[in-house]
Amino acid sequence: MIEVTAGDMGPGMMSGGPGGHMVMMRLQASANSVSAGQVSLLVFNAGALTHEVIVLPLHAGQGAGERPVGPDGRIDETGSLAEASQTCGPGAGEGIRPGTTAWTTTALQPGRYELICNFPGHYTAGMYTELGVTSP
Ligand SMILES: [Cu+2]
Repeated sequence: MIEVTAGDMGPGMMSGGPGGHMVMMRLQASANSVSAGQVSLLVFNAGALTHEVIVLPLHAGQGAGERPVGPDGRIDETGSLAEASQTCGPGAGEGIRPGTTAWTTTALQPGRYELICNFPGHYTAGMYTELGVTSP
């Protein structure tokens, strides 16, 4: 199991303004590598804002944080393999409220993956981290 902590500096620090590129949010995982198979993510929201965690595969040559961000401040999450976005619950929901935990379990093949938060602006603000999955 991987423990993921979502963090932010709170709405008071959100005054970057248009075009601002302040890294003020993050996802921190207890491990950056795991064996292939059933992988569980336990996500704690230590921040002041609502967050989520989505698992996306990384293509060859693609690094975490490199996905194009649309005008809505979100990335294309087509092809997501798992999502933890339900307050105190499993799977997909409306978001993980501050101070609560969400979880998800999914089967992952060996490869490189990216854990991201796709609330508007959060990816740009730094909410991504790479996860490597190794052959068992
Ligand atoms: Cu977020």
